[in-house]
Amino acid sequence: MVNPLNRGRVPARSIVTACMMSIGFFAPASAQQGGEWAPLASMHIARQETGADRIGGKVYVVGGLLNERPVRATDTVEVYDVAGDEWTFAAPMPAPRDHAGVAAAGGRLYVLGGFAGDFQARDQVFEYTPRRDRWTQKSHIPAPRGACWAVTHGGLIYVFGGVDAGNVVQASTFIYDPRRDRWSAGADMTVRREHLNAVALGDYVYVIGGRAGSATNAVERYDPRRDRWDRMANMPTARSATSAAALGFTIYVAGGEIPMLHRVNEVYDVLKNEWSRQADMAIPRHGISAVALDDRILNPAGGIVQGLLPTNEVDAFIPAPIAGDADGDYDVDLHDAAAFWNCFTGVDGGPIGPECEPADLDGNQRVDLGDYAVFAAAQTGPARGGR
Ligand SMILES: [Ca+2]
Ligand SMILES: [Ca+2]
Repeated sequence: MVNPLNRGRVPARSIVTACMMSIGFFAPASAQQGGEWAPLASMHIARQETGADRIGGKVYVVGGLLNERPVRATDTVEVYDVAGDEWTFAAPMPAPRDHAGVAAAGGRLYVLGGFAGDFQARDQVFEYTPRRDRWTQKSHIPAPRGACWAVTHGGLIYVFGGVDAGNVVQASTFIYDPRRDRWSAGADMTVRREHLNAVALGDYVYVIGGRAGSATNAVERYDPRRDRWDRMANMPTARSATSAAALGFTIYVAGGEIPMLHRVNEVYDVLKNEWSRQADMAIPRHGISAVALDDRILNPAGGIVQGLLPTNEVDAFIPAPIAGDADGDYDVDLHDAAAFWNCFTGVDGGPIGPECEPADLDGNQRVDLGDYAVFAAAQTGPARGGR
């Protein structure tokens, strides 16, 4: 309880700060947010704590916890057709799994570790070959891991953190070479965590959030060539079990849980090492394995309360446009430069047609050197890579 006698002693600066915070809090959402959430075809089965990745025009969403009590994991696999917006089934996994690491490499899908509805970490690795619609077993992880995260970079699969067989939270990095079916160990993260996310982007892998009892906002960057970790700017809101994926040089981290169900969608610019915010999740949830499509982020299913209550609903986050990104792939590179110069009118030209509006960065109906200054400052280079 606040001591009423202390009221008269609040410094003036604190009052000003408190007022500014109040204004920020009550500002319309659109003032600080951008992008939008769009509904997509629902999955057949409600599930959370799944794993997912993309191979070509399909996204594979594997396993997860079902809406059943007592808690039960599923071995089912649903396949999202990106062009057709529809879900079908692939062959089920050799065993049920939830909270597993899932990553695609070399045109195959890998399910690494995880639980089987019992919160006991496993060490098995399943490999799925789409062409044959068939699963096989590969070499085990060096130690059991559940609620870990897997990501592919440079043809290798990295499995970060999670809990071990005794439910102790780990900082470990295990590296799987799918071509040689062989495991090695990398440097430990600086923060031990489970229910974390990792995103490969350019030369690095970014590990974001998670928990070890309480949620963490720690972000660290792994350099696979040097086997080295560096701490980056903390995420504004400490969260675990989030949706995280990258478009261009930006990582979008939405939802999550601990200490409550989160709806916030915080956005990390890897070039600036800065966080901002875009539109909150339309259906707040956690335990989601998000997958970047070409111009949006697929968010399949997930839990809609903290703890267990899965949905089969699916939506996509479509980020706010990036200045100078003429072709809409969320980077600003030579392709955008070509589009820019094709639209160039100079100060005496214009007005421009609708096809050149993305190049008119200051909205004066001309594409001139004023726009070029903005364009040059926005340039990021090509963002593809990692796979
Ligand atoms: Ca672009
Ligand atoms: Ca202009």
